[in-house]
Amino acid sequence: MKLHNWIAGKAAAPSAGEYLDNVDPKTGDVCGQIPRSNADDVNAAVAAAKAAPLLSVLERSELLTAVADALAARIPQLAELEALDTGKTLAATTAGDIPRAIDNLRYYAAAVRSDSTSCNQMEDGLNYTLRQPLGPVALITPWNFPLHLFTWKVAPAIAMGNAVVAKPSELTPSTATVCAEVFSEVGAPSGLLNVVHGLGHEAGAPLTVHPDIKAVSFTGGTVTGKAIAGVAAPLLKKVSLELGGKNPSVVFADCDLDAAAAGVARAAFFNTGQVCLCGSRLIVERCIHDEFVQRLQQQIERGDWTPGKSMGSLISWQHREKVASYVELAKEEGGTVVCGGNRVGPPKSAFFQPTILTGLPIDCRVATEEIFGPIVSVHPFDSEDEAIAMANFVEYGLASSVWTSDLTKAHRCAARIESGMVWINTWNKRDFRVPFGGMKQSGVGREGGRYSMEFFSQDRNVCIQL
Ligand code: TXE
Repeated sequence: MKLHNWIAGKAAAPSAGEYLDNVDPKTGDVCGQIPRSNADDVNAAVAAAKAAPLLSVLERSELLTAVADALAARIPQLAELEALDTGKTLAATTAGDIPRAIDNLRYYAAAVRSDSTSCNQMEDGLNYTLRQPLGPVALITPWNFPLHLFTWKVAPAIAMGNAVVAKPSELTPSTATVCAEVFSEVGAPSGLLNVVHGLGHEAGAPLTVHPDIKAVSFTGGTVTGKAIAGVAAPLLKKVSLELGGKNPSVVFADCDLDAAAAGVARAAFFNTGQVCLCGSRLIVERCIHDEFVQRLQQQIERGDWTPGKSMGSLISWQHREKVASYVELAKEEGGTVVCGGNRVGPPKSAFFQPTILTGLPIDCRVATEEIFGPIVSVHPFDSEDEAIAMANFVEYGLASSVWTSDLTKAHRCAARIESGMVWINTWNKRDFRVPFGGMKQSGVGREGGRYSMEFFSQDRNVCIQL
């Protein structure tokens, strides 16, 4: 399968004629090729975006709904492509990733129709606010939820009247390409949604500094996010950064143990631990430490998180090497591998066992660096203050979960843990309307609901002398 860029409403080969291999992480085999685009391709895509006509609110809403309907008719195809690119199970992409990606389009198709601005009356004057598009925007997305994170940005950007140049991850290019084709199929004007494939430093970097790009919305690693902020901020582009996490699951002895064990395992191993929200540090009250670890282990043993069956692979064998190196590091740092810790499957595949580590100090590298794999380190605490201090120890601040039956304690913890999102007795429960984003090194800005709509627009006040 040879993919193409999508520029000005049609397929475009990369200007240099070069391609990159797309690799199936379940086998390590090459399964296709993607354009290796450069600044020339980016320039063509931005020029197409700049020339795209502005649609009315109703037209944008109807377009997003039509795209959602067309994608819904292709769920099996999209789910298969997503599973091929990412190594996820087909069950996960069919029931989770693709429907969720479609919901993003439906949500913003509806939300933009009820968007309103304020009117502020003075004794002798009247102010009203115009909400206007920014112009062409750059959307740079990662590989862990390819179509979901693509539409999570494309939908509000287009709903608010902007044309888009998107750079999906070079590791997961397929579903974004189909989505761009679908936009044209259902009648999107030429240039409204452009997709440029390629490597970050070759295709992503020129996009972030292009003079006609008014805003950059990025989801990915903290190192890349800082590099993008470093070049886009001095050009005074609007920048939204959703970055990494090293999130705590804080478990008190008074919690519902069954619910907490299931929730904490999900937080640790969902999507093979490749979610910025993943609870990769389990901070558990000392008196239930051993029992809780046992409960986690039981779920693994009974097959809830079996690589290749109930859990997909990692994104690549290279990433698996990185994840595996942290298990070796954990041993050097004094930790015990309670279970897992090994590569499984064919040599060039990316399967890795769900892994529980104990006995590690809270300040070691394994417990402070983002691993982005199915590894959870377990740390006992004796008091609420100690639990909070441990939760806040890392430089990240994206998400956390607190497990307790004491609601007062839960509220206290929610206000004290330094993270943009706190879940109480649940994990990754998502509502489109709520702010999504992180504190500290986890990013800048918020996405979701009106937050994304505000990011992808600019307000202009008009004041009339009465
Ligand atoms: O992501 P990158 P990588 C974390 C996770 C992972 C680490 C590195 O810890 O191990 O980041 O992953 C594009 N200018 N997350 O290297 O580099 C790139 O092509 C413009 C957390 O795969 O952040 C891709 O489209 N663009 C995360 C996108 O940025 C550039 C999800 C993300 O790639 C660029 C993924 C540049 N200079 C990884 N360099 C989350 N927050 O969920 C790269 N890109």
